Amino acid sequence: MSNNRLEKLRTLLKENDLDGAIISGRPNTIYFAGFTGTTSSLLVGPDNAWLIVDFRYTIQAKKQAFEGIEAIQYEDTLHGTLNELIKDNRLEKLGFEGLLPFSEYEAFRDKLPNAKSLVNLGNKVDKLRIIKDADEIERLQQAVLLGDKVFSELLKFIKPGMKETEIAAEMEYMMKKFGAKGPSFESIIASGKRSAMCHGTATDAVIEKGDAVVLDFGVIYRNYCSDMTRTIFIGEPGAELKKVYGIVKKAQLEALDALTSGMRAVDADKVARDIITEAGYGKAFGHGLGHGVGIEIHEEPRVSVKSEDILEDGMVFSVEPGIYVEGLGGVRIEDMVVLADGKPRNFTTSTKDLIIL
Ligand SMILES: [Mn+2]
Repeated sequence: MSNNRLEKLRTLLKENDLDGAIISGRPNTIYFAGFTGTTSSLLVGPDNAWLIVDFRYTIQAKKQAFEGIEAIQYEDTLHGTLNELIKDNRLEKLGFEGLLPFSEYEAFRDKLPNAKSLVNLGNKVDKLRIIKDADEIERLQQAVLLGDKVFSELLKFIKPGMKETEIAAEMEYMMKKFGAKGPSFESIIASGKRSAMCHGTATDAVIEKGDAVVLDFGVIYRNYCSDMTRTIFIGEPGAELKKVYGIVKKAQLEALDALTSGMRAVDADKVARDIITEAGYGKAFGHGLGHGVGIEIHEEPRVSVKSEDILEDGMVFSVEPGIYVEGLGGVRIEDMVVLADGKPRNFTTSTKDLIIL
């Protein structure tokens, strides 16, 4: 498995006429090397690969590094060791990932004189992670099920009069208790009028009767993220909120139903968008239908009006239409699916029936 991942990278390097690559971003380091530490450089050549770390990470790197990767503790400086390896293995033309801090690029340029040329591979390295293998799909499924469990337990906990932050604290405590490393992003708990903010992270706002509460959260489990959203109501919702809930639910179910491998992501987005637009809320759905989820909470593919991606077997992404009305509130429903044998398999099991606490 690990070797397959490095082979995919080596094929990309060949296509770009490169001798090797330097991987320093954390998501790609986890993917290609299995290493979860925060600082490292992974140098990949045609036949060898080296994971260079400092003293703090030597034991961990040796333990975690995938087959075919040699873990090395650098002596003086990371770039010094990297520069030596580049020379000894004649890796003159090297690619690097696009999403690097500029300071890191400058360090490559200034401290690696043995690299004759450094080529920005943009998002081409990230794109190698777009099709998930069986091991990744299993981890993602387990992550989502853990999130479902948190949600069902949380429903027993939430009461009017609680602060959003109290709910977030209980939620994140449960995540860890059930075996997650922690949340995959800052939990969104947006109640009442705040629910009209798509990314309303928990505040000290108090949950009151009649409120919609958008709960958008995820866990990290064995390096993989989950992402789900449910919107619940504290007491009977008003007529418009109830209507909005029905529209979002219909848009979400029909978008799921329409998914097939080989379709354009933009067309999947359109299925949900048309339903919401016909109901008169087109402008209130101001984000894309979904996004890929994997080692990162937001990754390829993008499922939006601007996307150029084609949805294929093995892609894992969210389906999350929403309607947000300033002064009233918002509703979003989000599941995570994988495409397999041409069809979507929904990882998420939580109900989408109207929940009134
Ligand atoms: Mn999401």
